[in-house]
Amino acid sequence: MSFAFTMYRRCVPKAAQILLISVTWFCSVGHTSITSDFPRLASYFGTKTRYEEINPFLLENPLLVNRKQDLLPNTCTPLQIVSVIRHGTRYPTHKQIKKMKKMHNLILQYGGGSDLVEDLRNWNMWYEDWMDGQLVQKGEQDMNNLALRLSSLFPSLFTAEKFKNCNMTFLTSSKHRCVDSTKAFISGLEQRFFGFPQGSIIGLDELICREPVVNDTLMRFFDHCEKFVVQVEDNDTAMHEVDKFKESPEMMKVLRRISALLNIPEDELNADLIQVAFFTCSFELAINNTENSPWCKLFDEEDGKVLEYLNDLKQYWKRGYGFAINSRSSCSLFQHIFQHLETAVAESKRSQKVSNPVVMQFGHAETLLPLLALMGLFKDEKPLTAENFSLQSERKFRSGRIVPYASNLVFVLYHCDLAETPEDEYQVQMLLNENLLPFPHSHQSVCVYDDLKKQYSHLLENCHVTEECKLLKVGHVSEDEL
Ligand SMILES: *[C@@H]1O[C@H](CO)[C@@H](O)[C@H](O)[C@H]1NC(C)=O
Ligand SMILES: *[C@@H]1O[C@H](CO)[C@@H](O)[C@H](O)[C@H]1NC(C)=O
Ligand SMILES: *[C@@H]1O[C@H](CO)[C@@H](O)[C@H](O)[C@H]1NC(C)=O
Ligand SMILES: *[C@@H]1O[C@H](CO)[C@@H](O)[C@H](O)[C@H]1NC(C)=O
Ligand SMILES: CC(=O)N[C@H]1CO[C@H](CO)[C@@H](O)[C@@H]1O
Repeated sequence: MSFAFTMYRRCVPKAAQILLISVTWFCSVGHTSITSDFPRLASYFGTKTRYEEINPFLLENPLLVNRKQDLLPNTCTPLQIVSVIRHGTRYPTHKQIKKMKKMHNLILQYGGGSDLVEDLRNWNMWYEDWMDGQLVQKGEQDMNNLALRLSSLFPSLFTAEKFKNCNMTFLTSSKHRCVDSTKAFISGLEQRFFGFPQGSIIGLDELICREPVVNDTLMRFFDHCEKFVVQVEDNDTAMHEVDKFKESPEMMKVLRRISALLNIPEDELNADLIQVAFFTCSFELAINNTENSPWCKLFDEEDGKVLEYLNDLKQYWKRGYGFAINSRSSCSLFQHIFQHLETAVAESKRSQKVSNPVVMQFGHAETLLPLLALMGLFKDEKPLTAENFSLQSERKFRSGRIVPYASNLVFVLYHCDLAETPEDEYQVQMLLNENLLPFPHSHQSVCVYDDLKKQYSHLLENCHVTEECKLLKVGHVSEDEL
């Protein structure tokens, strides 16, 4: 009892004030009605979901900031923001484009009769190989607007002065779409600070710290983890739940329906081709903002749920809780984030200015999912399996809600005056996709920094990525020899 009370006091020292602020920070969000009910399917696109599905008010005003939540009150000052951001909307990859062509050719080859088939036959296959997963223009806007919203949510951190003095850090994965996302984010900040993107008009010195810094060790840790690569990524049997679901009764039902609609023999189709048709619908919506693409008319909501599960199963086994190494491989990034927080706390305690108040790191869904799993977020009681489609209909692990395009995990470190003890002065909040994300251990949306460190001490102290990722060669050394 007294333990529970202590936890409560330490993790929400200012509950009353927070409550007050949430009333006063009222704003127009939620009043606007989103009329189009089309993209019901659009919430089932998994990792190919638009960011606007999460925050639908952005469809009407992409710069609207959601303040209607319990951000900390005025007695707390933000000291630092450390973020991990997924790239914005992108083109299909080379592999996906190849499958798209195959599916479209099948329709051209067989097809008959219906208007829908005619529409699909006349559909312009405009995706080309060079596009290969690159950022699209909408993806640049995603990042531009995110920069404008985050900087208006934290105006004391995102200042022109800090920007000019190189006190903002921009790290990125080496992938084209991530580097371009970083650049678009930076240009959004320039727009905020100077009214326009500065591009070439500034001096070289200033330019250097406004360039994205590539660091794949941090942002693509999965490529550098041998154990992950061998046991999961390159392992043909690791995805057996995914493969099994592709042959499941649920999937077969979708396949039979599409086969009948398109007049294509069932044995010419498979789950991958059905999935690519569904993704084509997602790309037309995300890239062209086309709500009535013929590809979307192929699917009903039940199909959407099945195809969403197929996507989530893959993310679960390849990036999420499926195998421990998926998330363990991200502990260097996790520690890196905490090093930033630790440095900022130390500087603040010495009454110094925080040298690195804004840290922006750009990567992939594959960067974010393992990190969230490492922290224990979106964990379901039971694993996602090929058999558990209906049992998992209320699952937490729903990649479209967690890692749509432009998804972002933000740690905000605050200094709070009027704290009860000096340890309570430093507090942390997390935002996922600009919504407060409760800490999994307390279900509270704010935590004292020291408590958070204790909560994750096992990861901060006992997770060494080189050890975690070391592959024990079977037959050479046995466990107890080490
Ligand atoms: C990436 O960041 C890590 C952690 O800060 C650092 O040790 C490493 O040297 C960096 N790598 C590159 C290529 O900059
Ligand atoms: C591949 O995955 C299966 C299933 O998880 C596992 O039993 C097997 O040991 C893995 N193979 C390798 C080479 O790690
Ligand atoms: C989508 O937009 C691209 C250019 O941005 C255009 O070339 C293409 O024809 C459009 N596709 C459809 C189906 O409207
Ligand atoms: C801002 O960054 C510059 C360059 O890295 C550094 O010299 C300066 O100390 C930083 N500012 C503060 C207040 O720490
Ligand atoms: C691994 C897992 O959660 N399996 C469950 C799947 O669902 C069936 C019932 O539908 C359970 O019996 C399994 O335990």
